[in-house]
Amino acid sequence: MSGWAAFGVFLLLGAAWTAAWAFVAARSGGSPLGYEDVSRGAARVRRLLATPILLVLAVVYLVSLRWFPYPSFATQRLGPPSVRVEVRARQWAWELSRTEVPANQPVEFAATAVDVNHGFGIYSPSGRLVAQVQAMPAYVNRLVVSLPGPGTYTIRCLEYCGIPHHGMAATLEVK
Ligand SMILES: [Cu+2]
Repeated sequence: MSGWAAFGVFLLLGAAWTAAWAFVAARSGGSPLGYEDVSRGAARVRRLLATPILLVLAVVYLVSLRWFPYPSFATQRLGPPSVRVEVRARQWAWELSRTEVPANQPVEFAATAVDVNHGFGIYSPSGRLVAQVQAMPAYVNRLVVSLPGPGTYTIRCLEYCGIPHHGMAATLEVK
């Protein structure tokens, strides 16, 4: 969705929301209800809405499971990873076991750190965050992802790890 389309949707939703409140305010004349009446009404609405909302949340949760970023779900969706990249983060650089990976194929990144927590973030050539995982000392975090197209991707640190944190970057060639 383009920026202007998103802005248009925002304006429409904002106008509908404002109109709804104006309607409620216009109809709210007369003497105010007592506390008991208000709380009884609210309890009824809550009871009425709780079941359908919980059902919708449960369905959304189950349907969206396959897009969970965890390796087991990603491997089920994308297939077993064809390439593995060992990632070691340190203040303030990235060490990658390889800097070239195939496009549109599942790639496994095994991320760890030698000193403090870092955030391993993969940015597409257009600057969009594609995937990220924590890089922690004494633990290897697996990230299985398919990088959508060829180009030079940038690895950035997403966890503040010291004064030069902003410069902690590396490149990954996707072919
Ligand atoms: Cu950092």
